[in-house]
Amino acid sequence: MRIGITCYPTFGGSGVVATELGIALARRGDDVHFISYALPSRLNILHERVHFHEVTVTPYPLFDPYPPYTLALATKMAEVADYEKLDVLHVHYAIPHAISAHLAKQILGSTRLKVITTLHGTDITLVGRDASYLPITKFGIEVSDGVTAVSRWLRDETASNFDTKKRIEVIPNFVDPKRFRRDRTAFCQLFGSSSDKLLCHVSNFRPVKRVMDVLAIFDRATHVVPSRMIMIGDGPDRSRAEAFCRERDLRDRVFFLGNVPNLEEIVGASDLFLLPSETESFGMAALEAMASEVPVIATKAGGLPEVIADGESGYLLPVGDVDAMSARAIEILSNPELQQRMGRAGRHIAETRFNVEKIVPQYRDFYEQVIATRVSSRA
Ligand code: GMT
Repeated sequence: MRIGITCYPTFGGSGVVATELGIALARRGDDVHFISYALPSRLNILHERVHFHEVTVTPYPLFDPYPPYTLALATKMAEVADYEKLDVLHVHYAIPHAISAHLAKQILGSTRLKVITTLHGTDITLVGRDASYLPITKFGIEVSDGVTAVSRWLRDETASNFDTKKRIEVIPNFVDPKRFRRDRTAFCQLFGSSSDKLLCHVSNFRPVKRVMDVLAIFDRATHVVPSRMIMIGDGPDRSRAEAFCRERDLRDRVFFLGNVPNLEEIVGASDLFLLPSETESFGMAALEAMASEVPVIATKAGGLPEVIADGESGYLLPVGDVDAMSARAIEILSNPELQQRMGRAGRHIAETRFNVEKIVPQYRDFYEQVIATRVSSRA
């Protein structure tokens, strides 16, 4: 099959899923063409079936300050779909990708090219609900030939927020358990071995991630169980988080690494993963931690209960309940047997329910179903 994939190329979860999916499809024999404004951050392999097409927006004084990326993307999509004879254009994150893909189809006058949109989370829960984007998001979803959501929760939110009857297939995110696994070797070479416990958080440091809760939990836990914290990622709340660590004299215990390429080496060495988000449609970072045998403390919000088994692979607590999350963190960090049991339960869930080997064929089957459908329908 010849597949085009468009995503945000930065370190966000939707770009990660799109990139890992494209790589997995190429390894199984499909031709995959990534179309975006930059090389996706995890697209770090050379493979004869993986291609990258960069979208450039030609500057023009009249376009300032809003160069029309959506249109440049649509043009590039149409060009690649035409020359590469794409069967499917799979876009990740509805805005603006679903609209650009629809325009590309119109440009080509093609009924052969099928557009599939995968909804990831904030495209529905935050951005898509904003009055200035709601109608266009709903339109993008309804004109797609196929739509998937990464959790049942996100499917249901989409149906109710957008008042749409469009069929939405749930295909959850996935992980490669061969890559994400417990292994402290590389970490110890980088940071030295220590008897301190290691906590980890990975995100884009946006307000929805509640990174100040992460640090408040760590601040309490480290005073009971000597521990260190690794913060991976970057974003708007990082400065505030670093300032908090300076004020609380935590600088020798909390390490802000920014966006790192070797994520699995750090996650795989951790003893506890924290994800106290306001909402989370899935929680890709939590799944990668579970695959690495790391217990997860997260919030009972969004699609997280579909990924983390409360009391088995970690604990789910109310949003903002820092007291309860700190108490659970201390419980896990001070009980190696519990940590190991929860870690193993998480790995089992990752291997059996969210294994790349199981989920990628679900996308492939969905592509085939959509291709077999003759006419696209808005409902
Ligand atoms: O908002 C983000 O955290 C980034 C966003 C994205 O689209 O890049 O993440 C969303 O998609 C991920 C991959 O499907 C999910 O694992 C995250 O839960 C989801 N984020 C939210 O719902 C907040």
